[in-house]
Amino acid sequence: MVQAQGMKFLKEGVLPHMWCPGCGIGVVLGALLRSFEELGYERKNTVVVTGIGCTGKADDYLTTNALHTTHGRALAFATGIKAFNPKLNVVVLMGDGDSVTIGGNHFIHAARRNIDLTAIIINNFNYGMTGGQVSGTTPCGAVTQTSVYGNPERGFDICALAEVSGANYVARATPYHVWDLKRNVKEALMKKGFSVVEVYSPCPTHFGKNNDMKETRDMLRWLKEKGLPVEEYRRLRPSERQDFFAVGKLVDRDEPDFNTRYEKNREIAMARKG
Ligand SMILES: Cc1ncc(C[n+]2csc(CCOP(=O)(O)OP(=O)(O)O)c2C)c(N)n1
Ligand code: SF4
Repeated sequence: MVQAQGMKFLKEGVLPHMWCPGCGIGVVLGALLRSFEELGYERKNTVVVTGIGCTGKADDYLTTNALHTTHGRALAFATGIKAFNPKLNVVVLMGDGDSVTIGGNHFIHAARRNIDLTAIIINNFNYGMTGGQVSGTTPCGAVTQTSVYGNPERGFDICALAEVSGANYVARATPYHVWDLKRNVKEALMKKGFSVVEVYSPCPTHFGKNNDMKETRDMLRWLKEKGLPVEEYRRLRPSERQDFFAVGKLVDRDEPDFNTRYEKNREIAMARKG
């Protein structure tokens, strides 16, 4: 029997998975595993690093090397792995809590270093696993378990943060635009330097329920109607942009990554010594 694409990276007997019906996490994992296969990745030279939370459970399902770390610290562990063995393909899967709330400092510094990692961030706009509390990406006015009158704070724009911090590749995708999502994940994996794919992902159980999107289809419709291809989004006037978000590749540059700079500096220093 022919095995479906990506299945060799999924452990046997682990389905059905633990995520709620309608959750976007499984869709993102599917896109990642298909990308691994298309790029010819092997289990032994691939490491998937996760943090804690619903997204952080993803490593339970994998046949690649997998490391389940602490909340907010996945990028720090991944940096250590890549620095020790630059030949490994290192992918970091994080929630919005892991990546830019408790883990915000690690995120900006991983991007600033331009370390050769791929960060896939599943942004469901709240802390899914612990009951739907407010996070650093919860939009202003959105209701969560800890912002019952509407969030008084502004939410981070993860892609903008990645861009100004120095990431070489930045894209935003959604499970509604699933084939574009896979293309962005593949591009990010192929890019040298720090690459980020932010996925706006449905959490119908908490975020949807608290924000008038009780059914999964309501959340998917929201992603479909508000997500505009990046070229279309950029043609909007700034005042019109607030009702939409850009989907697609936002940043693509080839600044030297950490290891390349390190090696170059080392050679120069050694030559100077004679
Ligand atoms: C240091 C630390 N603080 C708090 C927690 C409790 N905790 C576990 S998961 C989580 C939130 C996870 O949210 P996110 O990273 O957005 O992932 P999601 O569950 O939404 O996928 C928190 C606060 C923890 N495990 N460790
Ligand atoms: S709580 Fe939300 S993020 Fe967690 S599995 Fe359920 S739908 Fe997904």
